[in-house]
Amino acid sequence: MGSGLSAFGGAATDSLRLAPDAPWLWNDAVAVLRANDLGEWTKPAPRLYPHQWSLDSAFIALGLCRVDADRALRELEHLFGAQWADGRLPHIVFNPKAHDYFPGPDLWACADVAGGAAPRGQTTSGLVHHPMQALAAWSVWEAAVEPAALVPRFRALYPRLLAWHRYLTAARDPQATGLLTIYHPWEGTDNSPRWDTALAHVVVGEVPDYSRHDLKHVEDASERPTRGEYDRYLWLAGLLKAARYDDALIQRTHPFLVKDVLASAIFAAANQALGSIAERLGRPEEERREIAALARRSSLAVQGQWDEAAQLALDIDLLAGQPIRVTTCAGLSPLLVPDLEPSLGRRLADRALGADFAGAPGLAFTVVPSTAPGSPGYQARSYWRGPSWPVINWLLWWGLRQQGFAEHAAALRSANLALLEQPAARFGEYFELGTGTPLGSSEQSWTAAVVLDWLAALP
Ligand code: 2M8
Repeated sequence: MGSGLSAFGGAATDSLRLAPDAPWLWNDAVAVLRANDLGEWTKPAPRLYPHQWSLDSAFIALGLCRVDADRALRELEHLFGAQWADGRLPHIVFNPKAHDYFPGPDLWACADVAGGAAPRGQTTSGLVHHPMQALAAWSVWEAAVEPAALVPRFRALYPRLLAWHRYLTAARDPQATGLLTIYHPWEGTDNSPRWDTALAHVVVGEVPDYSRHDLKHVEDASERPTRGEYDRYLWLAGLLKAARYDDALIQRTHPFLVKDVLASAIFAAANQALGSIAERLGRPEEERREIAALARRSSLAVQGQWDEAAQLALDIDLLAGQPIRVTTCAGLSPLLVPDLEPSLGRRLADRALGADFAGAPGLAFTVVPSTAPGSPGYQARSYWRGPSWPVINWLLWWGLRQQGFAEHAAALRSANLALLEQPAARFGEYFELGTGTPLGSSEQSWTAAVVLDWLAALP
């Protein structure tokens, strides 16, 4: 256990309303976060993920603030300590003491190839993750028992959040569409069928021999991406390094460029949250208007991806110039955006609980699968190809609440808590739909974090 959790007790603070029937689940979730805590930041999992991941830390801050707002804010501060000079926030900040993860910092070599843009004091990956950090920061502000004490730290964090959003706007959406472009499956939902057709067009060259560490920590290899998928991931990573992480060059030459609806929906929500922080900090009107315009643009763009035939919002394969026709949880992401058109909201809410998703036949718990059972690319135990992910379910639950679908939200929350209350669940990374069996790592930090948030928010 790290030293950073001295104020991080098992009991809830007085600002909380706990689900009365599950104090042990609360305590166990706190214990997972305490065990994975390294003082300034939290490992996503005890062995499988020994570094700091950007999206994981956003979820961790969002759950941790229910127990200790000061420590939750430190999670984000440490992450932003590795921000690049151009505003990008890396998807991994490497732990110099951990060597049991592949690929490590050498594969990315950011400081060597990206010139002055990459940080000097820390090693990072050359990718980004979904931009949920402002949403997490705003949650910390709202949950803090004494937010005034944290204001100086929010003043210091705010320009970093704004620079991150400006990087995404300028570099990941140079077409000003409101939809963010991703360069690699690791920037999103790793081996989801969302990427299959775009990846199939990538001609993979020679990949230097490598050995994976993940398969040492997960008993059944079918729960993790395949060797063929890893070859593609490494080939794409090599191309990004060869392009010196230069966004303009990447967007002219890279063979995998996808407009990601989930990333863009999260960006819309994060801009709304950043706007709330800007208002509390009394930032200039012009800046607040800039942020509000980003929220609006991404919100409209994500809703514009709604496809009547699929009854989902679809990603776009930029190189093929085609929407990506798969049935995955990402298609429900308009639920996250501010100012969602009400009739679209109703359809999405029913779709999330309907026959392709939480209402699919044969589910042990009525939670939203990552990929619709039986749809192309679906696999029961493989990572993002079918199993349910508590963090995705949390996002959809949050979206349903934002859009005013309280009953749908309550049903999703109850089903997820029932799944996670199983003695064998042990805060699994993801879960097999038919049995509720935990897959991947156990004691996964972001699973524990969303449990805390769910328990703190009564239905
Ligand atoms: C998983 O991704 C990493 C690569 O970034 C991996 O498979 O080794 C994904 O689930 C990703 O979304 C998550 O942030 C990360 C750490 O939990 O693990």
